[in-house]
Amino acid sequence: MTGAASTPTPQEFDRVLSSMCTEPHPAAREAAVAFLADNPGDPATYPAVADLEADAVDALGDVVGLSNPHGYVGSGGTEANIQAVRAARNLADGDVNVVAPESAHFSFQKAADVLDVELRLAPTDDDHRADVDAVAALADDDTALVAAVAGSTEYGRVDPIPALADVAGDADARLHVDAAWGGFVLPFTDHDWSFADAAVDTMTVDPHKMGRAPIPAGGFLARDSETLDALAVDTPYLESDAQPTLGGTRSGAGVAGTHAALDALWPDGYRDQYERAQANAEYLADELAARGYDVVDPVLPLVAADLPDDEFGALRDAGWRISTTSAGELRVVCMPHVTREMLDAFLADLTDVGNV
Ligand code: 0PR
Repeated sequence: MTGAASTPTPQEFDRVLSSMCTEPHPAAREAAVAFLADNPGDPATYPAVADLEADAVDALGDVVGLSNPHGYVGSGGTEANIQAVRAARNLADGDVNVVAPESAHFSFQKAADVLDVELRLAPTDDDHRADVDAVAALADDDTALVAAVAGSTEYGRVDPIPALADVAGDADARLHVDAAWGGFVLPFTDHDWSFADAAVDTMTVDPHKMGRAPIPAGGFLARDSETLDALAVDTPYLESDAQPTLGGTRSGAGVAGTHAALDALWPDGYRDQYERAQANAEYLADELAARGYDVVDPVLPLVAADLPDDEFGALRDAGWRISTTSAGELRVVCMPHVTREMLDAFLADLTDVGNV
């Protein structure tokens, strides 16, 4: 702790290039402040926020192609991924395993750990997508869940979801799609990724990433009510009698912020946001390639490029909030706060550090 004189201020976004968080929509910020003391985990005491949550889940259903969605707004992608594994485990018998591509987010490791299930990771193909044959080779009679990624953390890749649904079906397993980051951009692309495109059982889609809601706001959605039933525990001293969520007390700010963001932006605002972000990603990829760096093609608004360590370090020293993939590439996530001007300032600094 520093002395009493220093006033903490939040991070400004003008140099944040590798985060999956962004500035909330103004209406979402306002709604979050208004509902920050309401607890959606106790709907009988806080009915207004419970009503907002029901509407928000319906709106999330529109985003992910599901007309009668079951789910809730939780703490984020980690919780939703844990819940997907937990539901699959509870609906299966005996010791079970989960098969996922190596590109799956590390939250699946946490899920496997807390739920005591085996996590089998299949190699990805040359384009960083799940290799369907490799996933199929790891699935067996004890596989309860196949997990796929739609918008991967490191490269923004979309797994072949319909083919993985077939693999899950053949193994009599469930299919979960992690669209934590991709869920609010994929509706405006021609990828097959949603509940409408394949036999998807559950999905993660996070309002607090591309959805412009405040933190914490994660989405867990299921096709069937049985999924939520498989997660529910009795809550004898609350007015409501069962609770499927992992958290108990939950964020009214996250729920109200999600509702307000969806109300303001679905679908046209999110489409504009996606088009701007994708154009920025392609611009950055082209500029980096023109400077001679190896660039991974931005399928979604996320650019990875091979930068020497000293240049990466110099850019961090210059104040850029950047991080790398596990293979060491610079990773820039073109979130809504990332403007063309920011990218030009970043490229100018890159030119400077390259010339030292
Ligand atoms: N699934 C995917 C595909 C993700 O990318 C992430 C987070 C999660 C699940 C987990 O979501 P929560 O963090 O909401 O539980 N991926 C980001 C990452 O690991 C998280 C992040 C976000 C990290 C903002 C830094 C940051 O500034 O890169």
